[in-house]
Amino acid sequence: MTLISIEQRYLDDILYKAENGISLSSQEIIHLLTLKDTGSVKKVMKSARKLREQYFTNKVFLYGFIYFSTYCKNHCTFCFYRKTNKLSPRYRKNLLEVVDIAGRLADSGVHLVDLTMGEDPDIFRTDGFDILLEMVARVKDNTGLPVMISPGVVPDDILIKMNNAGVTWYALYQETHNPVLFKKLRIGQSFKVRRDKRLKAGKQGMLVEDGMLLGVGETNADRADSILGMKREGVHQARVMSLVPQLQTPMAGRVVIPRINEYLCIAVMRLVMPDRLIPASLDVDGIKGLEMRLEAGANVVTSIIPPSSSLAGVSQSTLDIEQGLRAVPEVKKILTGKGLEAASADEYTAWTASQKRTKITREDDYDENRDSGRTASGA
Ligand code: SAM
Ligand code: MD0
Ligand code: SF4
Repeated sequence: MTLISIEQRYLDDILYKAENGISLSSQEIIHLLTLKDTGSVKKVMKSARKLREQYFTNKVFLYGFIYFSTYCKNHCTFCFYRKTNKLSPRYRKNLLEVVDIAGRLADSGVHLVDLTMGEDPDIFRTDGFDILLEMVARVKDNTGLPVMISPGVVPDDILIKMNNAGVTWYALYQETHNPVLFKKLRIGQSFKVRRDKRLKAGKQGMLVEDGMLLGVGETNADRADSILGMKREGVHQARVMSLVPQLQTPMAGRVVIPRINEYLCIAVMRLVMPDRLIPASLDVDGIKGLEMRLEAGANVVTSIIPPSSSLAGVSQSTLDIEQGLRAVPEVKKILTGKGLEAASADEYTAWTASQKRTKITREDDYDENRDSGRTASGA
């Protein structure tokens, strides 16, 4: 047998396992993530689409994004909004502005409103979170849509209040599941505290999203660990985003890795977690990046931002926003071209309700020590 056919056979075996609900090993995942030739990559994406179709038919969910405060006390090396960056636009939208923008997003047809903030010192004080709690209540009332919050690591009592206020989703991305690399990315922050916060949110009954960054010094083994870590944790939504190097940050000069890495990660995440939500974010390459991410098996479009709202994105602070390209009609055009369609709001709510009924956060299965002693790669 030739070398090529042995390789092809190995790939086919892995894809067969994934398509038939058999768990993939770390070694098999690394093999998939290492693929380079177009034919093999296309095969992986085709399997990913097949699984998406099996679990979600041709329906895609749409998330509106409101980055309502860009102030932050932290120093994440990849982020444009790290405290000391003088270039980043700083603003804090008030309650009425947020409610108004959320209403416009809802009218445009999104299924969820994601309220995101930096770890704003004005909010991270004793009574500051009251504003966020009120915002959640008003946005829910006015739009009738579920709400996701992406507030960073909040105190435990606030997490409980958020859950009681009817927050559906808590988004908190680990970025990497390698604690040594984490320290280089989220300077001065605790790997364990961040992970435990997400686990607590899940335990309380909120749906949770985790995510990983690409092109920040991780190896393929780290990527595989992240994917398996997210699966083990039982997150409801799992994301991958390529680093967009930001001016005046420690990662400004970082070489951008080819996007095929992100597409492969999306596809492999779909193979490993076929029934989870996997976003295609408009915040990396704007609307032109949507097609390939859908092709790779994503089933949620995130970072939809209305024009004339003076709102920013996170990794692409301005791309496609004022031109109205990060908007539902543009997204729908692309979906149609791919034989996909936007779900109805009821279909989305039914999915979240079904997830809330099945408690799958597996804190007890999670071995707290398994990550210790890992080393960061220098890639
Ligand atoms: N401050 C909150 C936090 O950090 O959890 C919420 C802000 S937002 C959700 C931050 C996320 O955007 C990060 O967790 C990271 O995954 C992503 N992000 C930030 N800067 C990025 C960049 N330059 N390129 C790609 N992704 C980025
Ligand atoms: C996105 N810019 O969806 C947003 C953000 C936070 N929950 C999401 C990273 O890409
Ligand atoms: Fe702040 Fe979040 Fe940016 Fe880190 S990623 S600097 S916590 S806004």
